[in-house]
Amino acid sequence: MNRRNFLYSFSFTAAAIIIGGCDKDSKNNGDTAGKLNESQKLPSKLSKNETDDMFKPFTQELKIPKEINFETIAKGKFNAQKSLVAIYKDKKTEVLTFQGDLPNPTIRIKKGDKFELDFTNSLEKATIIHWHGLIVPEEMDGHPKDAISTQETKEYRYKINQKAGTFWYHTHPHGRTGEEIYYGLSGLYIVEDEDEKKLNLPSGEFELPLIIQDRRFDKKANLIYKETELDHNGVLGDVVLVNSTPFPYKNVKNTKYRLRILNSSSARTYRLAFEGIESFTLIGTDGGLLEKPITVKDIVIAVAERIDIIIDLKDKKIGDTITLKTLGFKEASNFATNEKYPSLGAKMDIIKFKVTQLSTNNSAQLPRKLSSILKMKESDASKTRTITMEIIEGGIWTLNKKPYDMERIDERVKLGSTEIWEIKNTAHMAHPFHIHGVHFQVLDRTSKIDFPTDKGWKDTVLVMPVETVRIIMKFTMPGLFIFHCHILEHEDHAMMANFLVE
Ligand SMILES: [Cu+2]
Repeated sequence: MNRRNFLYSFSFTAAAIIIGGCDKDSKNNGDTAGKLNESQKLPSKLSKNETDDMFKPFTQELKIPKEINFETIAKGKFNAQKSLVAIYKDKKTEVLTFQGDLPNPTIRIKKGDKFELDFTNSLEKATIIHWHGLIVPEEMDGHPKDAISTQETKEYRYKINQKAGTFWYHTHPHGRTGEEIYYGLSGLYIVEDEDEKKLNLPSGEFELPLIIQDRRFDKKANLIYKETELDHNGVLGDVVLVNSTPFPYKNVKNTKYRLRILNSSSARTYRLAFEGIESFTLIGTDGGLLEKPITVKDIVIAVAERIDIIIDLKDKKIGDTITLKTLGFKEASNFATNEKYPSLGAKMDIIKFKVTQLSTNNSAQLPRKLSSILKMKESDASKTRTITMEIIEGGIWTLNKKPYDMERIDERVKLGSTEIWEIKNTAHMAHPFHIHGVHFQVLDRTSKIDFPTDKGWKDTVLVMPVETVRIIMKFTMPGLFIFHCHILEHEDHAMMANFLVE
């Protein structure tokens, strides 16, 4: 059987798994796709130059999110709202924002400080913010059950009680997370601490957040979300936004840069590498700094994962260009996706760094030791649980064959206990597995693919097709939390479960 033709089709009313024999012209691309193709022809009235300019990559400068820095302000304010934003120069795109513009602000806060933010929901439907990777009390975590209605305000108040790291925030309403993040409701969340400060890592203009999201636009610069049934396998786009800027460029100096990279795409896993530099250095993962820097040539980053890397441009001269690209990661899936857009295996250039200035001080070395990570041992665990990732009859993505039920408690965990979770993927598609309220370490995995990120603290781990990954963690926060697949279209369609720590 041709692997590409292993096709999975899903709809709310009727769902079916169709194996083999479906080619490009198959009916499974459906009437919907046909209609949208038609409507996409309409904007061809625009002059050729206009559309060329709009889609000409690497002509827009990277936007840098403004910051809400809790060193200078006491309380933040977010208001989820519809906004018109210039993603493409001279064109307005209807999006969702927290403060009227994209990218949304980066939150920066120190360990030990108090986070205070009032969140108002000005959307038509209920929603809630989740602080991804932050270990906070249940009522602050943004469980979908706590979604607030339109025009309501929720006061988030909690203390930062974890080490430095790159986290993020996004809304998490039941069944609508994919759409809300797609249209804009996410941002970066940086925790700092004294230990990290002593390392003198590149900072200020030399610390760049790169929030990567693939998106679809029509020629009027409107965002397009789901188009065909195949999009229920995961929405992939042909335009890669970095900090809400399509295929941007960034002028740089010939020195070291710290790049905090977040993949907040809907479904795309990237295998990131650079053209212009052979290797780069991984210094941190989801949960903060590694023990020691790791030199890599490329690195896989699944949805919701973060990598903290250093690139060294000291051998570059003015006029040189360094391109961050994805080499594609076709290993992630045998499932068909919407053929109008680049598949998971597609190679794409993402952002170009142009050396425009020389640095007077570019010889600083990276510290050999970054932090201490106490390695958790299997013998620390009092229990092993198995979580399976499967498609059940009706073509529904689930965990343990049970479609998500907000009222059902799926797992009960003893507060303070350490457990091993064995995540078994039975499907031929990789799923990023995320748990709220805890950080974990990866014990082992059955596939041979090397994930350098497995060496650090994690809150999200990619489980490859028909792979089992074992993770170990200590549950220190009591309450009801969730774990789920972070392919947004999968979590919205039932690949999620509740666990109670008591
Ligand atoms: Cu999934």
